[in-house]
Amino acid sequence: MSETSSTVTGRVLACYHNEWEIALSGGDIIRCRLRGRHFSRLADGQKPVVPGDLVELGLLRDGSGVIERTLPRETVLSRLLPGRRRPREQIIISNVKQLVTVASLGTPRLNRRLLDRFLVISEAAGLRSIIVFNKTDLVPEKEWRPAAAAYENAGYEVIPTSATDGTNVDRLASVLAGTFSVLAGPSGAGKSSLLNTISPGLGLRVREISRKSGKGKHATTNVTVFRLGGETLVADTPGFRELGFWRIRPSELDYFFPEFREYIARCRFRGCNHSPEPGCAVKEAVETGALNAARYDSYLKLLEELKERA
Ligand SMILES: Nc1nc2c(ncn2[C@@H]2O[C@H](COP(=O)(O)OP(=O)(O)OP(=O)(O)O)[C@@H](O)[C@H]2O)c(=O)[nH]1
Ligand SMILES: [Mg+2]
Ligand SMILES: [Zn+2]
Repeated sequence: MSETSSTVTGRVLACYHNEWEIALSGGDIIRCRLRGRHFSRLADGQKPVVPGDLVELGLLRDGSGVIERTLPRETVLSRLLPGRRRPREQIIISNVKQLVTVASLGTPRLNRRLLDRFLVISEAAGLRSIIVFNKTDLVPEKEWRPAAAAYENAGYEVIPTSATDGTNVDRLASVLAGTFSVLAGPSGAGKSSLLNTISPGLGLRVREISRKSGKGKHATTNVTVFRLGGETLVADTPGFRELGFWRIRPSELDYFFPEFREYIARCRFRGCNHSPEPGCAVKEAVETGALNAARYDSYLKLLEELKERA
């Protein structure tokens, strides 16, 4: 390996097998490897350098680079690495400020439980969450308006879009402007299509929905960060089929349903898990309609799952 000539900082755009694509501060994009054995021994699916990371790297004469160090991460969006017997963390992306969960209203159908999972991991990571209801061209508004209202009442911004006819794509673009966001959601929801509509130059691969299953076949296979100009960074992700929670305690799950917060303190018992217990203010708010029953149902299901694992 030729000697490095200088050390610079860069942003990790994507990770491939033992290779990282990095944007230098000047704008050039280069391929890098990791320095030393220390890094490469973090096996078992763990990536020591993930998309979104800021790294210090040495430039080689052949135009590639060697990553020397990962700078401290401001935020980390993680899930449970699927298919392992021992629980492990998979960092999806680091340093983002916003999670835009893209849900499809048409095919695939709106999966509120999965949406609630995304919202919880976003809250746990301390990110701002925005919800996109995509494919409004396929479903009349009266069918999705109640669901949108439930999330708006929970304090989330819901943007109904269509990548096909361009509805509200400019509104989504303005939410992305000037910050670092990640688009996530089920395969086939239209994440890449929306990014292509916002920025046609990206030319991201999108795929047809399989007619047989009605499910999306994965078109995007890698988490990839793009610069949309200026300070606007956005990451496209593959549709995650599984989204297990990493390091979320059952006792803190209620806090990650932000609309519950004002009621939590009013429950009769401290540490009430709202499952339901006597004098539970959360449950009462669900009964009066002040809190959305489907959200509460999600909370109970996710709480069960966390307790089983604990
Ligand atoms: N009718 C309609 N179809 C859409 C819309 N947005 C995307 N699609 C279609 O939905 C399919 C999936 O779109 P993608 O952009 O590949 O979805 P994705 O979320 O990126 O999927 P993965 O990369 O697999 O996670 C494609 O056939 C798109 O043409 C929309 O607003 N309306
Ligand atoms: Mg995609
Ligand atoms: Zn309670």
